[in-house]
Amino acid sequence: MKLTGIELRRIRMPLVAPFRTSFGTETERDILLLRAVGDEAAGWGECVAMSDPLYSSEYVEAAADVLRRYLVPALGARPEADGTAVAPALHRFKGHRMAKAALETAVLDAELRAAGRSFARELGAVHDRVPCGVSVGIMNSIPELLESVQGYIDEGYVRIKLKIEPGWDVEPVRAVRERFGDEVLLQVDANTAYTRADAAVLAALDPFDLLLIEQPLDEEDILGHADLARQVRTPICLDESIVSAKAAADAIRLGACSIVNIKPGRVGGYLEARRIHDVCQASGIPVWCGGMLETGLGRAANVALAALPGFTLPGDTSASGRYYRTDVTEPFVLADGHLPVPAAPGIGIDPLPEVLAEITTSTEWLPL
Ligand code: NPQ
Ligand code: MG
Repeated sequence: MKLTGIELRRIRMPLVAPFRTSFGTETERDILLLRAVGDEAAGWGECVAMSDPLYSSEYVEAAADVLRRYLVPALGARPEADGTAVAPALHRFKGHRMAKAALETAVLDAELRAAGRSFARELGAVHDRVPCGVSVGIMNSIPELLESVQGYIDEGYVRIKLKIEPGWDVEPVRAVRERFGDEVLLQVDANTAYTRADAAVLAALDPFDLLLIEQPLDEEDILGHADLARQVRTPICLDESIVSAKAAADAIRLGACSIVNIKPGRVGGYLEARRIHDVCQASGIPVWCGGMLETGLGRAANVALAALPGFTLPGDTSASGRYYRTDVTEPFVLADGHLPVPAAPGIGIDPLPEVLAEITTSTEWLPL
């Protein structure tokens, strides 16, 4: 199947509640969707870049710009819809992994839909549903946090992740442990908010039996994480630092992490995400699927990835309702703490046309 063009579409999605992390507070998302159009089928790719470069250096306007200026033209004229050919075609352009991931995903989805094969089967999924965790933002008070966590536990989430930062770490963790008990699977995510001088504060989390501490230090500070891992008992998990399978292999060999968060957008796509899964599995390192507040389109592909055998910890693959009152697809709904892995061709789900039209702020057609 030949590709005839790529559509860039921007959508605006209000969040059900503000989401505060150590890098800022989000109240709505401005999301870039890609549609790879071929002569037999079309596919979707959701770009996970935020509006501002706060989680990583990427941001949505830059992703749209690099796609239009460099990445889409690099596919060539009327290229074959071949997902495996996308990363090699884009390789000479540095960085911009979230933009590259969205393009590769759209092409893969188109290819798989035309071939009648599902994303899950293609990636090597071994489960038809995946257990789900939830990421809980920084709150204004401990009572507010406890009420929020209670709600998620009532919904059935099997793992709670608390966002932390200096001044909001030991006390919220202690309060959640005291209120909900030792059985709750609990972990924390600092999004790089600490420094090498903060080892004592992070070690003060040791008594609370957390599954992991996610990305306490700077993205580039692999050595700092390796040193920190020797000073705390809680396993260190890397997120922002793991930008490729090579970065994962290096971090593991240096002892910088004993668990890895895999986000396809951060690493340039689902095919590189699968290579990270394979590297970690070969090293006995558990992995879990991260989340970037995806719509149902990105969520569907994430759930397929999370069904691979090495994903032995619950992911941030929350239900649609965690972030959005109205999702762009039929909503993903939690059942017994799990989400179903889509089995239909490609990512296995489509946008609802009326919703998509309603939330679209612009479209742009890039012919091939
Ligand atoms: C993380 N995600 O694991 C990220 C951080 C994050 C679910 O905690 C808009 C877009 C807002 C992406 C806020 C979760 C975001 C975002 C937080 C990603 O580090
Ligand atoms: Mg994280």
